[in-house]
Amino acid sequence: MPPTQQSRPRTVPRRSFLKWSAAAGGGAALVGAGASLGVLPGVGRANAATLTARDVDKTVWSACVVNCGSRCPLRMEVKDGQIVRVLPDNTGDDAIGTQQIRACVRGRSIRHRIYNPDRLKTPMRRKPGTARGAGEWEEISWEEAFDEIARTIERLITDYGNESIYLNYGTGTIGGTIACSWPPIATPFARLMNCVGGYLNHYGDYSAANIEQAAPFTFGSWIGSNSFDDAKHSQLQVMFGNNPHETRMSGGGETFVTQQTKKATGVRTIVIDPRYTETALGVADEWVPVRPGTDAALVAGLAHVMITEKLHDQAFLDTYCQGFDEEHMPGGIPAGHSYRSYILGDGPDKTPKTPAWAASITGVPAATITRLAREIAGAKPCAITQGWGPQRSANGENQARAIFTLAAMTGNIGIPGGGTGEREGSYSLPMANPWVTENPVETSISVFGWTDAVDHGPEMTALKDGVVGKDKLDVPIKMIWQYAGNALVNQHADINRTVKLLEDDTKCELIVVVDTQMTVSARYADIILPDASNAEQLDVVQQGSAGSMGYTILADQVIEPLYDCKTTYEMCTEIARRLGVERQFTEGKTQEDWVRQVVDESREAIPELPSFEELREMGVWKVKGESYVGLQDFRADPVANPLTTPSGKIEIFSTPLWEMAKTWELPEGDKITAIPEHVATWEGAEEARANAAYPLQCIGHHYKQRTHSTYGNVDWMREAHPQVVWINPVDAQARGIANDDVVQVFNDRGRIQLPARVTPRIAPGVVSVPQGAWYRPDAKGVDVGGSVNTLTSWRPTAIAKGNAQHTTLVNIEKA
Ligand SMILES: Nc1nc2c(c(=O)[nH]1)N[C@H]1C(S)=C(S)[C@@H](COP(=O)(O)OP(=O)(O)OC[C@H]3O[C@@H](n4cnc5c(=O)[nH]c(N)nc54)[C@H](O)[C@@H]3O)O[C@H]1N2
Ligand SMILES: Nc1nc2c(c(=O)[nH]1)N[C@H]1C(S)=C(S)[C@@H](COP(=O)(O)OP(=O)(O)OC[C@H]3O[C@@H](n4cnc5c(=O)[nH]c(N)nc54)[C@H](O)[C@@H]3O)O[C@H]1N2
Ligand code: SF4
Ligand SMILES: [Mo]
Repeated sequence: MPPTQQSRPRTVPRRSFLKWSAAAGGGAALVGAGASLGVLPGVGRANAATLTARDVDKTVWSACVVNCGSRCPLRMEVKDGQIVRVLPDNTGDDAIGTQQIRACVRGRSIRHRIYNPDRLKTPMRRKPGTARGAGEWEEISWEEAFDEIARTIERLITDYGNESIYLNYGTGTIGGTIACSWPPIATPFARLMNCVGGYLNHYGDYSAANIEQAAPFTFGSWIGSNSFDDAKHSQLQVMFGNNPHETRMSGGGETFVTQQTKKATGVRTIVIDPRYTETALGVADEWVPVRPGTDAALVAGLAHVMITEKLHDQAFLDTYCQGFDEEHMPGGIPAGHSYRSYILGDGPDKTPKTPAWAASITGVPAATITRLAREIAGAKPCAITQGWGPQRSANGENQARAIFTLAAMTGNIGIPGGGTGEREGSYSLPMANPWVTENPVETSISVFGWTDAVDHGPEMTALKDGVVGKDKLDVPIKMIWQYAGNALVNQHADINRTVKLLEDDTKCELIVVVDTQMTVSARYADIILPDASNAEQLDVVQQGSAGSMGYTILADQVIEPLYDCKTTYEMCTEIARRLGVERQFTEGKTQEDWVRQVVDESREAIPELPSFEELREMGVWKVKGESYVGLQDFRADPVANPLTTPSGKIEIFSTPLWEMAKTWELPEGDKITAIPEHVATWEGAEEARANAAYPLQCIGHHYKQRTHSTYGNVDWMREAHPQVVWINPVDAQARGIANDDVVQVFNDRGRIQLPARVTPRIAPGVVSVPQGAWYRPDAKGVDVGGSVNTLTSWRPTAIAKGNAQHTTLVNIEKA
């Protein structure tokens, strides 16, 4: 049995603190959202009735491979060459570790995505002489498309070098192996570019950029918290901004695992979130509404109670941690900089972080903070986890580190029933990936920094912008590959500003979008390449979060590529031929050869894994793995198993951060702190209460209608889960807004229009616009699609230079 893996980052963050300390001195008219559906094969009552008799030619195993954290097998029934019905997994049972991987409502509606009227049918080029984004297209042949792309790549490499070519973030097919869209290095386009000298890389991701960079400062690397099934050993489970019932919706994943664990053990569960989430609804005993971006202040308030009442685990802190108190600080640091000093008011700010202090920032009553502190400290053990909501904010790195510190103060790290304070870990199979090659270019930018690199690349430096691998960028981005991603426009921040940047084609000279749908990003392409969907090709699927279960899916080709679509393997092969590197790209193999090789090589690490032929027959293969307990070895013997932090311990005080605070060039208002202090940031909770124009904090939770923007143009999903802005009755009444009223949410960056959901399920002073809706500006520039990124900011976080898309101030009015 392969060893239990930590969950998450499929790539280790490119930039470890070690590297850091060295650097530091050491449409077509608007389509999509409003489009009406054409006729789908097999849709309609008569057909449904007929089909109950299974009047189909064959049933083929496929999968849903989008980036929702899960990956679900799907059985697709085919009649006359068309998919007429989609069925979920029918293997396994209802026990944790062997559970059925039941697809959520999105996967079950995948047919409406495959046969969507927005489906791209043929290669297209922006009409010569028209502005980028104007939506005027001409159909071109594949030959023309390949020729033009290859010629431009050659020219840009000659004129600017390989660092001018960027693979933008895109996670639409993240579950694939050959047709995989992220991380960039695992994609066919990286493999192609690596044959001709490489491309500008990015580190981090829009998911967890800030916590991924924060975790190494505390733990040396990403560890992951205990898997959710391990909460059977807990007395209490505390989830900070973690909503698995909506963000891990597969029946194979965390929704099922948390529900079953709760059912079997009744483990008391507290959800700390600005919203009363689906998870709160499903498993919580208590909901603690908190203002966005204030978890570090809440943790400080909890710590004050624990320290003054001596409820914290001093023995654990003495043995395993650096920087909790003045007795355990690294050399050369002046007095008063420990976490304890910060909490008690003995540090530079001379402010005790009392429950009353924390209450004024977080909105959580002081009495609640005191009660929670006693309960969390008294529960032995206690499972503390965080989702990625808290870290997707301007002070996200400190938010994340504060929650790790709470896990440390209560001595819960490294034991069954406890946890590290990170996101839950999950077992996963160590599948091989012989398809991946190396990028000769070592320069890399933060995933969120590409708009700056298009605009003023050569001004970006290591100490100011987090450029890695070089002191500064030499060239701007001149070409963007956007494969299975909508981060070119819709999923990046400040859409109106992004669009303006992209409209200037003297900056980025070539944008190629490879998608299956006419998306918001595709509108800003120069060349659009219509991809075959994953139902139209063979691939092997890497598993998603599933608690203690491991699995893999052999997703077969169900139907022929629709229209004039091609697979990315074919596209890259053709472009490689024109660049003189076809042999290097394909190694003489077909896509099926590669898939077979992945399976064959995976059997070396996983001997029980069935053969390619067997997998093809069975579709999905599952194995019962082990529960995950993060840092168990370190807990058992911290001397024999030190962490990779400078001290080998859990660093509540981080020396690399102490150095960076002195050397990095930060804009006014940004702050790097060696201990996880609460930082009042731009557009944060404090500013909201001082800002008369924009007094509401706006977050954008991940929503069940869509996976980001994917499935956002599916009729069934739009009907079942409409796009609405959540607002508390107090804030609604003050503005004369009733439930279902159409409202506008706005700030200086933009204005969106959508119906209001007036509900006490969200804290006063906070609104939430579910992220991922398709940007659709009307004639006046009002985004009637309701994309939260019309409102969000390009401004990155201080350390990770990551996205802070949950930090946004707005106001609301009736439309
Ligand atoms: N304001 C705000 N913004 C956010 C977030 C937030 O919380 N708030 N979340 C961020 C996060 S965590 C993430 S991961 C990103 C996600 O951002 P993206 O990775 O851009 O995710 P999607 O919007 O789902 O875009 C995936 C694209 O892949 C396409 N696609 C699907 N299947 C196929 C296929 O078979 N072939 C091809 N070629 N294309 C396909 C879809 O049509 C879609 O256009 O968004 C980020 N943006
Ligand atoms: N249905 C669905 N599932 C998805 C996705 C999707 O788009 N749709 N996207 C997938 C992807 S790529 C990712 S990265 C994950 C994202 O997973 P997360 O990042 O965990 O999801 P979010 O909804 O952004 O945030 C989780 C919760 O944090 C809360 N929150 C926001 N700010 C704060 C804060 O400052 N403090 C606290 N305590 N809570 C806060 C939000 O209200 C939300 O309920 O989800 C994945 N799953
Ligand atoms: S969206 Fe996620 S949970 Fe839903 S079917 Fe697809 S992979 Fe499964
Ligand atoms: Mo994500």
